[in-house]
Amino acid sequence: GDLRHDWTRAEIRELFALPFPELIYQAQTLHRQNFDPVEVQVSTLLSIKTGGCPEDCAYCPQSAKYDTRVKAEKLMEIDKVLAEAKAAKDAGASRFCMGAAWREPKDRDLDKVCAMIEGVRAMGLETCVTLGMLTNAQARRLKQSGLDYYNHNLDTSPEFYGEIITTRTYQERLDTLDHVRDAGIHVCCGGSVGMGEGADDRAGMIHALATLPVHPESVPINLLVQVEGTPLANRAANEKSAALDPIDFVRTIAVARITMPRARVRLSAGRQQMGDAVQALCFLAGANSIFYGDKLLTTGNPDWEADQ
Ligand code: SAM
Ligand code: DTB
Ligand code: SF4
Repeated sequence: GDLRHDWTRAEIRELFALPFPELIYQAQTLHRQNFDPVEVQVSTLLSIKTGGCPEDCAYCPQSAKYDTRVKAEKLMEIDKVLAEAKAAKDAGASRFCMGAAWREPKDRDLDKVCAMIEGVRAMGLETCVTLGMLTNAQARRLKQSGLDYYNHNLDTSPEFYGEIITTRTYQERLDTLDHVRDAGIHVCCGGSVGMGEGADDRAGMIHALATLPVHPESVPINLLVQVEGTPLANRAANEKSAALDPIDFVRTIAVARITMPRARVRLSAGRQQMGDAVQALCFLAGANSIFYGDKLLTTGNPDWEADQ
């Protein structure tokens, strides 16, 4: 049927609470109505500007506020980025995603990023970048360079958000998403779980995504990768808090699939910790995209041979 943008939080809570076989059945049914159920889209990530970020996202090894092993680097040279894109294409990726640890790009930096996008696109790869907050004019420039997707996550529920990030508001994220959408770029927007949020926050995150005026074309669901030195890794170590039940991760994927049936739901960070059995359940629950390549931005990812 028609796509819905008027989901209530209560309806989404009810989906999360369905008996597991019923939830998977509904998700798989919608998955098959909208996609080839045995096809998985593969995107490769590259950190084109690593570390030294002024934001304070409590999960992130790239924030300058935390003492992690990631050291700040300059924006990569275009030729090096294109060589990485070529290697990703040769390994079978269909989309190349370039991430920069910025609060927002400077116009000078954007010139270089636009050249990278043009070069990657010329190889026949889809392009995606994630550069932090964007103005309307910056989004239009990226569109002119041929950008296919912009990644900017809502990260969690509006209520839990303040526990994770204090340097940028939820509304600022929504504004950037509007600018990307208005410029005619496809939206890649999701979030993370396993950050100490409650079940209602997971419902709140999916609710925020599924009630956007247009559903994101691509929805990355990340499982927190605990990186030494970040507040979330410290918190988990001190509180000995129970890690997220893997079945609750699978439920999050299923509810994303049911509420946003035409979106690519991407199994994102955390696959290394998940193991194959949990990943297989995620594919049954409607995930149909992965990050592919031995590295995410700064942390590990399953070997590409294993993913093949
Ligand atoms: N600096 C840009 C921004 O935040 O908009 C782009 C890159 S940022 C690393 C993109 C996303 O990666 C975050 O929104 C978060 O969902 C995810 N992420 C970052 N660190 C993570 C971690 N340790 N575990 C899981 N997901 C993480
Ligand atoms: C997204 O939602 N996940 C990706 C991508 N968008 C940019 C990033 C995951 C980063 C995991 C931690 C790291 O490798 O630094
Ligand atoms: Fe910076 Fe992005 Fe990391 Fe937040 S998630 S600290 S904005 S690189």
